[in-house]
Amino acid sequence: MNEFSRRRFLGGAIAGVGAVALAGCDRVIQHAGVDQVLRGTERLTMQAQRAILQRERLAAEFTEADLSPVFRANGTRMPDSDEYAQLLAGKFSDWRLRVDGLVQQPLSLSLADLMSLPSRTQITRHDCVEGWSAIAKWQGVQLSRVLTAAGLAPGARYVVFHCADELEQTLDGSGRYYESIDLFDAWHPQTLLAYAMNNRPLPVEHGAPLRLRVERQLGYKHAKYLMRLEVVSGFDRLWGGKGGYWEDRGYEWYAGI
Ligand SMILES: Nc1nc2c(c(=O)[nH]1)N[C@H]1C(S)=C(S)[C@@H](COP(=O)(O)O)O[C@H]1N2
Ligand SMILES: [Mo]
Repeated sequence: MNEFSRRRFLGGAIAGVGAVALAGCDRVIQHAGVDQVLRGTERLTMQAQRAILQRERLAAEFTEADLSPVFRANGTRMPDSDEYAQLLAGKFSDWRLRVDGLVQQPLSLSLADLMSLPSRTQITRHDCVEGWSAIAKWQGVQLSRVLTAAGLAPGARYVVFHCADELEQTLDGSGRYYESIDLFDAWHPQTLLAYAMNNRPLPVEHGAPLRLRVERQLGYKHAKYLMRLEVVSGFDRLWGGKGGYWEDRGYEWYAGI
């Protein structure tokens, strides 16, 4: 078979398969309503796939030239507990990040431990729901590395970030800042536990010694002053049950941008 006839043969074979398949489809579609259902399903599948792709994509990264001269601090700028004051006075040498909940191996990590892991650096734009944005350079360890080290236990679905600060003073402690993300975001390559900002140790007003960067979501998801990561199957039993300080006060849990 020369090249020309081989193509014609393949072309004919493919056309033949198509015709048979189409004939089959036509028969199904002739029944009233099936056509509509099939089209509806296709649209749903497409929407679901688009939504997933949206979440997989990388957030835009910028260059040094884009760094904001001023990066506003928002919410807590200095946790006011004695515990935090002591940790700060000791330059966070006594600070430990607890990793527990639905994990195989609970961890207690010092800043040095976190810094000894491979790091990622990214220049990204922070968007606050209040309507301001700022670009900064963040360095830290990918959350997936820490979770891989701890190992997930059956039932693990979300990571809860417990912070050092109380944004609102309450008797029951429900004013404590916390946040949560699912495992898709936890394993996203740009999701960092950041210990440096613009080439310097993370300043107190921006969440020292460690904060979350979860780049495809709004500012309030980026928990500062991290003390503990808890892997959970759901967050109904935590404070207001909505998965975060602002979520408990009416904000969206998934704050995609
Ligand atoms: N622990 C803690 N994390 C927090 C907040 C806070 O008040 N406490 N504020 C959130 C909000 S609304 C925003 S916009 C960002 C602000 O981060 P920045 O202070 O570094 O600008 O932190 C988020 N994370
Ligand atoms: Mo914000």
